[in-house]
Amino acid sequence: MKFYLRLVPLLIVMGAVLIQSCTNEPPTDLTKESIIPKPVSVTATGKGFLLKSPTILVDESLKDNLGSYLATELNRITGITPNIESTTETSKAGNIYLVVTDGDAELGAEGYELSISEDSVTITANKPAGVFYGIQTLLQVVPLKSDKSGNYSIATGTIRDYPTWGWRGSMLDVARHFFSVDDVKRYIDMLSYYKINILHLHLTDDQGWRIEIKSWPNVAIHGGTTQVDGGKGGYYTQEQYKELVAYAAARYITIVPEIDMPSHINAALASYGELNNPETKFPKDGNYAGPVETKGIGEGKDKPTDLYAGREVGWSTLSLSKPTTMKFVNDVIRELSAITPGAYIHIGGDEAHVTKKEDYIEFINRFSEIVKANGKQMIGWEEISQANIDGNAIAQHWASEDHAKEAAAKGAKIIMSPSKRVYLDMKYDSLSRIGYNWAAYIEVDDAYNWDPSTRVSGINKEQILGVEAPLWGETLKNMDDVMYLLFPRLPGVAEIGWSPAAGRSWDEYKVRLGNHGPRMKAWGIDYYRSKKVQWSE
Ligand code: TNX
Repeated sequence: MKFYLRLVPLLIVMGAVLIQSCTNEPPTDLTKESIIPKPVSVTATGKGFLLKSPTILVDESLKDNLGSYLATELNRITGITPNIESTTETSKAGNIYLVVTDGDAELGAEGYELSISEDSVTITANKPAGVFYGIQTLLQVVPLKSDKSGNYSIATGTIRDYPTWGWRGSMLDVARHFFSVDDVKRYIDMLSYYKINILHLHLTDDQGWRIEIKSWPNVAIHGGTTQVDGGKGGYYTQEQYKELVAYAAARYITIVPEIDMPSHINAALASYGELNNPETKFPKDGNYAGPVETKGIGEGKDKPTDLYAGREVGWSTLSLSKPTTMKFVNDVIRELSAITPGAYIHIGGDEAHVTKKEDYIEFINRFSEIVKANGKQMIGWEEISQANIDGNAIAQHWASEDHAKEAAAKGAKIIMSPSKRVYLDMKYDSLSRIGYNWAAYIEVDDAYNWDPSTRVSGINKEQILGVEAPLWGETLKNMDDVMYLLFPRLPGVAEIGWSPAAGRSWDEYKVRLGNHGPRMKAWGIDYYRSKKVQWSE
């Protein structure tokens, strides 16, 4: 082949690149940016701020590592390496200024103002958390690709923004399938990009116990050795758990640990015979392939159960008739409280189908005393409404409006996790490769089109803390599975939690979501390409 003919493909590629970059105009209209969650107010001034090796000026009032956080994330998008300086001066030309000053009451504890001029960028907030959320917004208006002159430039204007709900959460089930410390950190990163501030970790269930308890070591050492379908499982040492707590805290996320009791408890019954009891009968579900046997239960008085790798729920229970039961619960909650700086301990309380009703009520009453004695606030799934709960308790609504209303009537605050809308382990449609559908098929618009304050008639805004999207783990084998079900529904749940309900509409939101396609892709996520959204590539 002639030499110049060989150049033809190369020239075509170069031409395509040129055409592509020519269409990449620097953005100048801040109101046209696809920010999720949608900010409270955006005003555009029609110019551009050129991002050219900026210095991030961190006000001395802000003793925090937000400067290096922003530098790392900016670098990830643009390849630019900003300098970081601590300063008492206001912003100098060309720079990005992070400042905490008290006094803008409207912004509250999590709000921020992001002001972008041709000269500089300033994020102001009452608290560091607000600066962090301002940083997230800023990162979303930085283009993923340089413009035709090879620059990164940001549209100018002012954004004032603060959340509607204080509880903006997601739950990850690490019990049905175990996820490593690094996996959970990645999950935390994803939540943080969308201003979510709660990570609820479902740490224990029939199939696995995932947190070290020093006074009852076998729960993790033995009870953590399997998972659904019989994989090798795993658990977090207390040191690793603390590492997760710190990683989340640096992103203004509180970890809420859940020990699910009195049911969903087989991993503990399998680890200590003295906890086992005759009420527990292994389910005979044939629909799993784990090392499961039906022998063992109730045979000898103190014989532990077998480990369980199936998917049935509600068949195991702690027993009040066993003298060690409450000592066990006390020890677990004491140890967990000591390594959990957040205010909450989740005690589960769901689907206790084989626990006698009077025992269930007694259990929840006692759990609540123990949690209180350890200086924490008790959260339980909505079934705890049957016990003597009061204004200190928090109930998580998932299926029964009656339970949720009963809990609210007793003074408990409510977290909204309606399974038909935000159970992110539900399939998108009948073709989804993983997930369940017992609650519903949940398309991207279904997960977005609802509002916590009107979801259950009779429960009003003042009784609600906010929204949480649980991701149950029976069908999730790895992080690709996790991300597939999370994205693109999580951004919509984040918007429900953050943005004013009055300004929300699916038709407007779906355009912004489509424009987030390339960002999700840049994070390495193979998200579900819902046909209800036009994805930009
Ligand atoms: C119900 S929701 C459960 C979980 C399952 C989930 C599967 C709730 C409080 N309990 O134990 O993992 O369904 O979708």
